[in-house]
Amino acid sequence: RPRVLSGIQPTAGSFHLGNYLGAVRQWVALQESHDAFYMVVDLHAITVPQDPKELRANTRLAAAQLLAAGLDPERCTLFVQSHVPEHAQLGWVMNCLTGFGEASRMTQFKDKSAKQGSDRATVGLFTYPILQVADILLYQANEVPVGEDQRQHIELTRDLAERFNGRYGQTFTVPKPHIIKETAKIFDLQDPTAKMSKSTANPKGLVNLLDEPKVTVKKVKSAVTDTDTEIRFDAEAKPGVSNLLTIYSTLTGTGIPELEQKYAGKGYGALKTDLAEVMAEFVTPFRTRTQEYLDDPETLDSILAKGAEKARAVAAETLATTYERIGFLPAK
Ligand code: AQP
Repeated sequence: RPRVLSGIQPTAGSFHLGNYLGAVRQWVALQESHDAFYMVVDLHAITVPQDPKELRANTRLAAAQLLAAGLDPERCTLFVQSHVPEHAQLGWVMNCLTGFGEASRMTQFKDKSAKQGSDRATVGLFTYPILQVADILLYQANEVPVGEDQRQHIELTRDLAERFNGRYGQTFTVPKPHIIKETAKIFDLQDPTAKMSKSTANPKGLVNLLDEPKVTVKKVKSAVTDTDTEIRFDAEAKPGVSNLLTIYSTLTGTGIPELEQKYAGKGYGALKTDLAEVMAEFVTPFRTRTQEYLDDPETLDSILAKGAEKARAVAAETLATTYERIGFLPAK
């Protein structure tokens, strides 16, 4: 079976709808057809300041949400990044293979450091895409299911894998991004030209899956649309309505043309009311399931321990080969 690898940060507490539709939903589907490795990327989380207690709690919370979303520890390997030390080890090797200019071209760093102020941004934030390269290459992943914002980092992964293979001999699988066009970028409900993101200035545009359902309903009902009344998918001319149609269609499995037909002649109010209901039906059991996993931390931790053991077996083998190829003297 082809292999997939992906990760999610434990920083925000709740996952948002963009994380779910852009990434986690694909993870759940791919565990049926692929040898799947998924992780909570706590090493990435500390690229920005973290409160230790919150980080620990959010790491469990992220794992609980992944299980609540449908990951099955019998069908995939679910683990915490820092439990597998090979990530940091291969990360260093990849740092030494990356050009400074090459790393400087990563647009996410430019965006995130601009938000923080360049004096506050850490070197870790600058090199985080290179750690991500190591994350992927350690598992010899064929595909990486992510949202559109990660495409550039997968390109970097491909470049570094090819560079290493060219210099030291075939070592790493060159991975492909697995990006589902329709949900690659879910937009902010208040600013439908911007990506839905945990670091938005306006929380009304951000749908957190663990929000109270009535908060979610309110956010959907106050989503920005346009001054027209026609319910039609047109990402350029009608970004707000198109975003709502994408969300509605993905959560219900109803095609967009069918939705356009269903709402022909009805106003935006009808679409929003129905979508709000769909969302409430989705988040209510999700919240309950997440809480059930949190209420049983022993089971949760043992799932993560088993996952780390399986992940380490693969990661250690790749790292050993890498060290040997580079010319490190084996430890006796
Ligand atoms: N709006 C989005 N649409 C589609 N996919 C998205 N992803 C994130 N936002 C969207 C995808 O979610 C996965 C996990 O990403 P992450 O761990 O980087 O999550 P995050 O940092 O919490 O995401 P944000 O909100 O995007 O944070 P900021 O704004 O701080 O960078 C990834 O596969 C990502 O593509």
